[in-house]
Amino acid sequence: MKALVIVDIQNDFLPGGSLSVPEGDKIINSINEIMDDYDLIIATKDWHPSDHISFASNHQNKKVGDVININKVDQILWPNHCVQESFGSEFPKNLDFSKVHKVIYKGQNSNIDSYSGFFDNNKDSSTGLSDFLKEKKVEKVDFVGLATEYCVKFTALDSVKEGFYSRVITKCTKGLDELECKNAFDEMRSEGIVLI
Ligand code: VGL
Ligand code: ZN
Repeated sequence: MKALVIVDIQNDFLPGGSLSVPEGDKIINSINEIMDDYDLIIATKDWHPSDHISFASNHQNKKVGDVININKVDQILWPNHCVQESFGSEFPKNLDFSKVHKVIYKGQNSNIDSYSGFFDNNKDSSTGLSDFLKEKKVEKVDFVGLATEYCVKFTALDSVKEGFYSRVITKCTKGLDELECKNAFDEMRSEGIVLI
């Protein structure tokens, strides 16, 4: 079984959104076009409560881009984004949601961020994605979505660790920063992720 995991294609990560990825909207049509090549399609949703620890607005004297350390985990502070039930958390209208079999929610715990679609950043809790893929006898997983150097990278890295043959379809991802994306691709490649 071959699965496609679509990472965080949500309004807040698209142009006009609160944490927009440049040209993030440009990959949606290509994602729609490849969906038919897969047995199973999963979409992740960043799904934060409004008091989430990753929002700069929830910390006194801190601004977007600052890094704080919580329980030995570095946390970058972001603008408020993907608040549960908000418009920004929704899939964009032009993503072909009819072909998505399952939605995996992440980042729901106020006290810890979750870039990966598998586990939160301190690996304490699982989203259920790994068990779901194993239950469905998936061996190969391809990743697309936003943002390359955050959620796509950490999701793909965890996928390899979980034993799946993992690929990232580079033309179907976009990132926030060009140099960080290059570093992210190098890291993914060195950890055994196939970049196509
Ligand atoms: C993401 C920053 C904060 C992502 C999510 O989807 O890459 N980045 N939350
Ligand atoms: Zn987030």
